[in-house]
Amino acid sequence: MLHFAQFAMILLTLLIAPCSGAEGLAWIWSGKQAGDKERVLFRRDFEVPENVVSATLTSSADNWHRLCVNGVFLEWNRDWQKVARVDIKKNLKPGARNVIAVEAGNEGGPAGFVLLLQMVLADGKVMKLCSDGTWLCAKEAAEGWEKPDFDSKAWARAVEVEKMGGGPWAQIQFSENPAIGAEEATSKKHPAEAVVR
Ligand SMILES: [Ca+2]
Repeated sequence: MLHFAQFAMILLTLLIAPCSGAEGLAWIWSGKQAGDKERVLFRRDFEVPENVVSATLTSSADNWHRLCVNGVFLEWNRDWQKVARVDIKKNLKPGARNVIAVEAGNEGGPAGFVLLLQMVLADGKVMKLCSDGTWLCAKEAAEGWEKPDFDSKAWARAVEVEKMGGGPWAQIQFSENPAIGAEEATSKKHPAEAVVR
């Protein structure tokens, strides 16, 4: 079964369709106009099915981002042209609410953050989570903002700056080819699975 699922994942990775839903995969930020040296925090809660067999997260941000899943730091990416791709299966809690939390920063000019999570289930179905206007964002937050039990009621909705493939990031098309630059993307400067404080 697992063998089939792995095969199915490879096939779906090659033939991946845009995210379902009205909004689809988009570059998001706190507003249409980004500030120089601006930092934005993002959160997205989501349900993980019991029968998840693989979970691949692909992301990029102009200019940089730090990725956490369920309060656990996974990686830095400081170059939007190098897409970060990471297997987060071991970080997920099946049958429960999970949270992806991202700290993103702009050096200057336009800014955006984009993410696609592909979860393959035991029956071969694929569930996708996209960065879009359903994500929450904040400029500042109290300690623990990246953790699942954090109260994000006061956070604002993220703004879609561009759809995937649009604007200054047209060259980034990881919904169709998630392997672009993935190997070079991961920074090893920080220990994997360190708890963000
Ligand atoms: Ca920028």
